[in-house]
Amino acid sequence: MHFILPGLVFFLLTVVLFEALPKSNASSSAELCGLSGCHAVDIAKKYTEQTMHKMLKMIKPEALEEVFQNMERMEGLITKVDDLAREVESLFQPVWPVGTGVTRWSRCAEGPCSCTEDTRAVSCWRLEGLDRVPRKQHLPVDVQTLDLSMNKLRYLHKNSFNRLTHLEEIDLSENDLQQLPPSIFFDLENLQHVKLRKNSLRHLPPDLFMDSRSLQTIDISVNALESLPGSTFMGLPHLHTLSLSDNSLTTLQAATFSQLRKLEELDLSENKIQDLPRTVFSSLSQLRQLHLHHNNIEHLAPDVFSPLTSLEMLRLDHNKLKVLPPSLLSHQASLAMLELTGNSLESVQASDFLGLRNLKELYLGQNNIGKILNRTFAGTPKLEKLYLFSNKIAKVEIAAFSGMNNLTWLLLNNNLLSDLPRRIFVRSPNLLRLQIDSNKFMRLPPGLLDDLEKVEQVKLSRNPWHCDCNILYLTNWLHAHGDKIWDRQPKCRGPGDLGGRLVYDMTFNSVCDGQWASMTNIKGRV
Ligand SMILES: *[C@@H]1O[C@H](CO)[C@@H](O)[C@H](O)[C@H]1NC(C)=O
Ligand SMILES: CC(=O)N[C@H]1CO[C@H](CO)[C@@H](O)[C@@H]1O
Repeated sequence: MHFILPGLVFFLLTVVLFEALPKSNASSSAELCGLSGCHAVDIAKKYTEQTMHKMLKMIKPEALEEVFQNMERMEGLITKVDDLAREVESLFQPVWPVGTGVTRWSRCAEGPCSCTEDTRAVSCWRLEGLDRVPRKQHLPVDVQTLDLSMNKLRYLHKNSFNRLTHLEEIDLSENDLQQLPPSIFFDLENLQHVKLRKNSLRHLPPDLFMDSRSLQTIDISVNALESLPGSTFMGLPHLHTLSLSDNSLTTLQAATFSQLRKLEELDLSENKIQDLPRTVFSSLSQLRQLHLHHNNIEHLAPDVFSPLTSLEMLRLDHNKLKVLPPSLLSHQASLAMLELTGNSLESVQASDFLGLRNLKELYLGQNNIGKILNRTFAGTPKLEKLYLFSNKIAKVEIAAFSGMNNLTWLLLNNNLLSDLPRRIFVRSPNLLRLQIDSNKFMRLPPGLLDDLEKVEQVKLSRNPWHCDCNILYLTNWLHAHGDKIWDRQPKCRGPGDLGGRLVYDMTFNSVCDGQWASMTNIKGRV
């Protein structure tokens, strides 16, 4: 491995050299250049590439494992050098002049950004080619709203905003920020809203919001965060909305949200989270919305949500849940919406939803549920919308929807149903919308739909309707309620020549004559 070692040594030297340099002092940039520090990064990168290249050419099969081990270490070092490169780069960024005189707002107006004194707002939104703080822009010291969104900013100097102590809102969304200097928001004690959506941030400095104790909303969605320091959100007593959606988080530390007692909305969706520490939500008794959808959660601790007694919306859809632990949601009496679409749930039972006495919408579509048992939803008497589409439901017991006086939407489409108990809808008299399309129904039990006195929309298509004498119940229902059919008219699958004809068009003569044929020779094409 003699050809790797020199590279590593050179690297370590570079890293050590950079870490030893004073990083917090702006005036050190000149010294850095004096030491040729600026170019060391470039040289180190080139050297690594060359070494890697050479290495790959010389690999002998028996040395492969060792090569891979060293490659991993090299990658770690490259990342570190990249980070240092960004830190050095940010030291060379301009800091805008801050105006304090009486003409500060008119001077502001001379620059490329737009300045509005009435609202104390400066907008540098979408300036052509803006890739660094504009040098000619004067900023009034009392600016409250600063919009830098939709530009090409890659680096910011650590003192970019330090004198702007009146700032309440800063919008840096849709830039290409790779890293934030740890002190970028220091002294901004009136800052209430930080928008960093859609940048390229891979990590956050632990003390980033240390001084910003007035913060109410933080949006760091659509970045590349892989982890969060446990302390980033400490000491933010007024924070009510935090979005970390669409990053690459795989885990969370138990303490990450532990001081956010006023938090009302937390968005962790579209990450790669696999596990939630048992106590990660322990302080969030004010939380009303929790977005955990589109992650990789497979298991949940039974009490992970217990502290969330104010929760109104819980999105767990598109994860990998196979079962819900017992009593998982027994403390969520305020929950109105529970989203579990697109998991791998194989069954649901009454104990899963016990205590959800204010639940109005329950989404269970795209799971592997095979059966709906009696009284499964007995704990959710206010349920209005129940989504059970795209499961493997082959059986629904007669008292499945018992006590669901308020049920108005029932979506059972795209399942394996061929039958339903005749009296099943007696217990849900307020149904307005029923979908049983894309199932295996050949016929309906006569009288089934008669209990739905208020129904307005019914979907029945894509079932293998068997147009023998028994289909006449459905035909007659269609004649009387044609206006309620809300997708294509159901069609006969068979028997024989009747395949493809509309159920609506069947007559006693056409189907009851054919009944003999259908029962003896010709099998329905099912
Ligand atoms: C479901 O409930 C009905 C009526 O309450 C009852 O007759 C039936 O036996 C129950 N089914 C099961 C499997 O317990
Ligand atoms: C919208 C709706 O149907 N609300 C009803 C829910 O059920 C209660 C009784 O359980 C009725 O009083 C509501 O009118």
